[in-house]
Amino acid sequence: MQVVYRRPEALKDAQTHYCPGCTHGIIHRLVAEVIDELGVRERTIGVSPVGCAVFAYEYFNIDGCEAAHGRAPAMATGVKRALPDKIVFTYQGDGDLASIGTNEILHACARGEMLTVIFVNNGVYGMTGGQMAPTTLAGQVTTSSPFGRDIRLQGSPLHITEMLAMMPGVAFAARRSMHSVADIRKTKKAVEQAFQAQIKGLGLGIVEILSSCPTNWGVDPLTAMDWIHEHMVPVYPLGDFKVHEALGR
Ligand SMILES: Cc1ncc(C[n+]2csc(CCOP(=O)(O)OP(=O)(O)O)c2C)c(N)n1
Ligand code: SF4
Repeated sequence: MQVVYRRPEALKDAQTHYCPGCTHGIIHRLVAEVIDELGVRERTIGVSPVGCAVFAYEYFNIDGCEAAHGRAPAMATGVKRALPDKIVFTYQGDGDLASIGTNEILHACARGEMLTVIFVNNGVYGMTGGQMAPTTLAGQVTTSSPFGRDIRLQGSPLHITEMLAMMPGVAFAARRSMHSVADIRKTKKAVEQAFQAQIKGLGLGIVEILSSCPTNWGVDPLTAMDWIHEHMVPVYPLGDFKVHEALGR
């Protein structure tokens, strides 16, 4: 019989708590596949956030630890400096990375820490009920912006990855999306490059991934995919913002 699906070794045989149609679970799988393919599972340490991915350490079959909200880059810095042979990554939502922990990621990039950052942008604070995040689109209705985000009052959406790409300590910075199979495959390639930046000692690698939150967007899972494509991608263009020449395309 032909095997069409096999769980990556870097994923535990665990049922996740994610909502139906949430792409956090697929992103976990991509990260796990990359860890397997790079042959680094035995020496990888993941740092979990305090968003919907709070239990990521329960799902990855690797060593892991849990950081306070936004503090994953600081914790990962300590782990990597103490254990430089380990491969260390953070997994963070936009509320975590682009709001409470903006300073943490900025300074980790300024220092050029040898880390991989998986930055999941679903435009809202998913876990706590869908409040406005720095990445919420102009006009977007959330539980804390019931009349739509007004950029005169609440500012414009933050383009974190473009900003971080400017920093010399960053070796790889890209944005991808989960709204189609083709895009999911491109996301995996970028995740791999973000790990390679660390493995090759080039600098920090970050991938921003446009992800769904059907529960808090109030749409069904399929509509959520269209929503990413129609509303998020025009505001958050996909592509590479920095690729160190030693990484190749
Ligand atoms: C220091 C701190 N501040 C606030 C919270 C409450 N909190 C938990 S999850 C969360 C939002 C998470 O949103 P995001 O990072 O976008 O991830 P998502 O749930 O959307 O995947 C907040 C504000 C917390 N746990 N710790
Ligand atoms: S609340 Fe949103 S981000 Fe969190 S698990 Fe559900 S769909 Fe995913």
